[in-house]
Amino acid sequence: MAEISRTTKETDIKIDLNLDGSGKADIKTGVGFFDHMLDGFARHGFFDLTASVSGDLFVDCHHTIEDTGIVLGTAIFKALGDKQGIKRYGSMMLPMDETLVLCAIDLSGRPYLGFDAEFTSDKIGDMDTEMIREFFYAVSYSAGMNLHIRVLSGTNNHHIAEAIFKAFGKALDEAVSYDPRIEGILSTKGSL
Ligand SMILES: [Mn+2]
Repeated sequence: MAEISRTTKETDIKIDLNLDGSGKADIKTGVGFFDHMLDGFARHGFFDLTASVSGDLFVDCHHTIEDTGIVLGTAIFKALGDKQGIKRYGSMMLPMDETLVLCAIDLSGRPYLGFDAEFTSDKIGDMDTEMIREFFYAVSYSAGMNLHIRVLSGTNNHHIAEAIFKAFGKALDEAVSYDPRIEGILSTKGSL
């Protein structure tokens, strides 16, 4: 579990995260579609997530979404602790109607984002589609996570975005889960 607060001149963010939760989400970012995405992430990853975000939406949604990614990634990093006993790797191939999304994670401590997704609209509701990549870049770097997201098929932008966030939740749920066969930290180096 972790609770992280971050305040800048652009955003004021508080996130409370329990990785071993039950999927309870209370998300208020001021960007309705982004709330819908984080809700799907928490619900399908069985994380308890409270996010209270106040950002400079009079500018646009950029700072609000990017900074929420930084704080969520930081919360994941802190909640993982020394990563004793967890699977470390997780992946999901998630279908949603015509859309199919692959998400693969290694909680290696080495940040990397591979992102292959194209959107045919600039916005979904009140969220800029180009911010989806920025969000996952921020999460992967602040969590020290190797994260690959690849949209294998899809035409509906709402489906594509939603499948990405749900696949991320499912893959992360697997990566952070305990395996009783793992003694200590699952790395030949002895640390992650
Ligand atoms: Mn939806």
